[in-house]
Amino acid sequence: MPLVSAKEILDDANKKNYAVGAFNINDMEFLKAIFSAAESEKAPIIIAASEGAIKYAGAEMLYAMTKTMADKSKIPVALHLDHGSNLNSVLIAIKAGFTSVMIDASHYLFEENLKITKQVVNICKPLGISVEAELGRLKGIEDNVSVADRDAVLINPAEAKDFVESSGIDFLAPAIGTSHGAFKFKGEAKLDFERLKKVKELTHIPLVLHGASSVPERASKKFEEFGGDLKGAKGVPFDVLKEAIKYGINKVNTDTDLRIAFLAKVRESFATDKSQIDPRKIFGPAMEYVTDVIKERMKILGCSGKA
Ligand code: PGH
Ligand code: CA
Ligand code: ZN
Repeated sequence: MPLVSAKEILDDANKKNYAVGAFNINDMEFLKAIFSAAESEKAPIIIAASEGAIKYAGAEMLYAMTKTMADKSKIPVALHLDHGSNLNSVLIAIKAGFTSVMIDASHYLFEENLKITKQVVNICKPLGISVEAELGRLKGIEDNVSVADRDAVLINPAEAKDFVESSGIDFLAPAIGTSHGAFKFKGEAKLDFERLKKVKELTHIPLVLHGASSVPERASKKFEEFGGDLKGAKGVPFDVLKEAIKYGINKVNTDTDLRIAFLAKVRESFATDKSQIDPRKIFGPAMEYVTDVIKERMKILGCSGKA
């Protein structure tokens, strides 16, 4: 079916208290892996493309591939700009046909973030394109940080209420202690659930967990078994993820897990099939492995069977 807006997908998740995966793509292989998991789990999906992905593959290419896959499918699919840093990136995505955008002006002060976000909402709302914004900074919280340090980095629930009401955004990414990449926590995984609960109570809109990858053991083990070194990488454990969903997370952004899974399998193929010169024989199994990792994740998120 035609692409839908992420709002359509996330409003249902919010109402029924589950989360949908937003999976990052840069190429056809990841896209096909995501679709294959979604079809087999009957799960709605949000395909996320960052400015880096657009630089790598082109917005038109990413749109055309995603639309082609969605048209052949009965699964609800949104194409979302991940971490758009300015109005120009948003316009590039809209022009290409994206159905949802994130404007990430969270590095600015509150008023400036709100001003830029409002401009994006004003452009997107009439077009039926959904808008995500971010408050706070995505930075891990160490055990020994002071309350003042926490307040400086993590979302302020009262500000969140004001921001959501004044901007008219469709969903919000609150900083509650996760960070992007494979090294999220030095010790035990820690998220600020009290803050998350307050933000949900005060806003009621779908909330987004960035930096949500779990670095699942099966993929990280394989990665290291075949010569890789993840240097003690640590993600958000599945049980912590489930708790976050219980308290109001409805969109779970996942990039790192897919990267590790794909390259773990590529490493295995390189190590075990040394004379292979057909890239399809390397990428094919890697895609299937990414699909397995995504299917496992969809079950954790609770979106399996929701399409
Ligand atoms: C993410 C992905 N994309 O916007 O937030 O985070 O690095 O944890 O996959 P990960
Ligand atoms: Ca940010
Ligand atoms: Zn992110």
